[in-house]
Amino acid sequence: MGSMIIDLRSDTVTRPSPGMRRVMAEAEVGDDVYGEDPTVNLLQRRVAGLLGKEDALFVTSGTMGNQLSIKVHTQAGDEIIVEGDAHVFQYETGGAAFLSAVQVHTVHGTRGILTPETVRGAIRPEIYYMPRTRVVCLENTHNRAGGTIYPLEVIRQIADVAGEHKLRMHLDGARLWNASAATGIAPAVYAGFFDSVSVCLSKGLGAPVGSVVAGTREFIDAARHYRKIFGGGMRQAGILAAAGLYALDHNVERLTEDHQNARILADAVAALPGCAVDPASVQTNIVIADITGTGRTAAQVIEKLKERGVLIGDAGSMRIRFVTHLDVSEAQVRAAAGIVREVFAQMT
Ligand code: TLP
Repeated sequence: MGSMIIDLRSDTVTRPSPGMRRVMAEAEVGDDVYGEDPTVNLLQRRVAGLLGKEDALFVTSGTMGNQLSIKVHTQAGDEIIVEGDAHVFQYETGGAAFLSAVQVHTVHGTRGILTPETVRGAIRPEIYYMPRTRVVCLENTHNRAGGTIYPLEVIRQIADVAGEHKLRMHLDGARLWNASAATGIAPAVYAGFFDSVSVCLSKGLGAPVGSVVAGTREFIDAARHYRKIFGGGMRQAGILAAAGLYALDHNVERLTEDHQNARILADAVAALPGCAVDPASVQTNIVIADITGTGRTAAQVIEKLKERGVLIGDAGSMRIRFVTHLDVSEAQVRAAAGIVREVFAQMT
């Protein structure tokens, strides 16, 4: 019955395709802790090029990419500015405090997007009894805001403010590929405003494991050091890097299909009584609906849909989340929308 399940919990649930598995099986490998895995080196060069950076480092996860970047950019007791719904703040298990001993200064954005004014307002004056602001971290696309895209002009203005105060800019670009697919703005153009960028291969691109962090050579040297400390030094990781290269070759352009499917879902969910979907937030492959009006919690709705073979996630106790990806077809998305409609009709 496994084939009946439509899994919209996340774009992380994708499984490597036969073609991807083939290149993994055939990958040339070496010991990457010695820097000798040719496939890892190839992937790192490829992503550095795509992001317009000097160098890049293959890491185990998006979380590791973000946490390494924070570690490199900060000293204990420093402060980093992040949006209040950012992954770094919400879903990385307090990693910034645990690993870097920094304080997270959250700023509320609109649909996850900060303004230069709010960032400026969060920067501490240079007074010895205050924490030192060191980093501004942005997320593009913004997961918990529903996959929203950072307007390039806003990034530019925030980078200007950061520059005035000599702050580092870090981009959580787990889904930067989605932003680029939707806007046509190249990843390197977005990345140009940041000192460090973390991108994921294991989300919409469909690789089983892996992220890449990119920046200057000096930044990557430091990140490599901390990656080893964090336990992320891998050996014959070329079999994973090969999946990443395959994903970059085959699964980037098709992301717009996921975006179209998300739109189909968003329209279906928005029409349900008690469900609110902000249409302006549906820009890529994520749909978040506020279900407060249904009188049910996200956990209850998730359970009911699971009984019917549709798996979804939450983004807070009263918000449900659907994520489209390469392992769900348009037909499956339409089928899921139909099941969602029936389940909601039964609940009210
Ligand atoms: N996001 C996951 C969950 O952790 C919520 C998901 O299902 O969406 N940055 C962003 C913007 C992310 O959405 C994620 C994963 C990460 C970083 C972390 O990546 P991993 O899971 O590889 O550590």
